[in-house]
Amino acid sequence: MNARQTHSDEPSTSIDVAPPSRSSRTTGWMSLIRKFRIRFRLMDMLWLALVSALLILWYKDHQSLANQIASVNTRSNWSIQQVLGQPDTPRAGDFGTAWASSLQDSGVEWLVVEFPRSVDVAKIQIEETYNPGAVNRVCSVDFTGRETEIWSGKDPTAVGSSRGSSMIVPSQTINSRRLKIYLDSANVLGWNEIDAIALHGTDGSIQWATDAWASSSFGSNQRLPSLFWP
Ligand SMILES: [Ca+2]
Repeated sequence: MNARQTHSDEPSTSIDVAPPSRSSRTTGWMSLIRKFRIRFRLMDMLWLALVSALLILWYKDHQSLANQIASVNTRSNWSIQQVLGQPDTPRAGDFGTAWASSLQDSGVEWLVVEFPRSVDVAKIQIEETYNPGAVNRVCSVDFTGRETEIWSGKDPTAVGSSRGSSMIVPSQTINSRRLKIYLDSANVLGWNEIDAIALHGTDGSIQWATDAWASSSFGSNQRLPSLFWP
């Protein structure tokens, strides 16, 4: 007689409770799993919806930015983009490789130029290639758009010159990477065209403008996109 037989032969003194059958146990587990899966799937759906929404937003933003970049890269003649980078107007004259305002002598015009990094400003170099002599004020512009005048006066390049490279020394020590150049266009007849603008730092660095905005433009591109500038 083995142990199993002995156990089965003993009289039962308690109420027998039938153990759950294999099928009912399976049903219980399935129920739990199903419940868990439903919860998991709902969470999945929520996350999926969130990720999809973010992807759609990113894609739309990316497309918008790509369109803006495409329009920016189209350098139409006398557009604001023509003031970016190093000088490329070969000689004095009315060339589309320089920026020009939309009208010849409508009043005050301005250019805001931005450079890759802030420096203590040593001087500002303005390449004027047609009807020069209109620059009469320079301000530093901070990221909120607040202007601080750092120079005003007579353009170092005389009115009547064929072209000129105006070197402007600020009247105060200032650290900046964004400058606003004012032109008294009404008082210097004709289009006062600017080919390029450089920021010279006291550390000896020379940076050419990498981004720009203007009061107006003869070229088709009126403005460039920016995170900070309105
Ligand atoms: Ca003018």
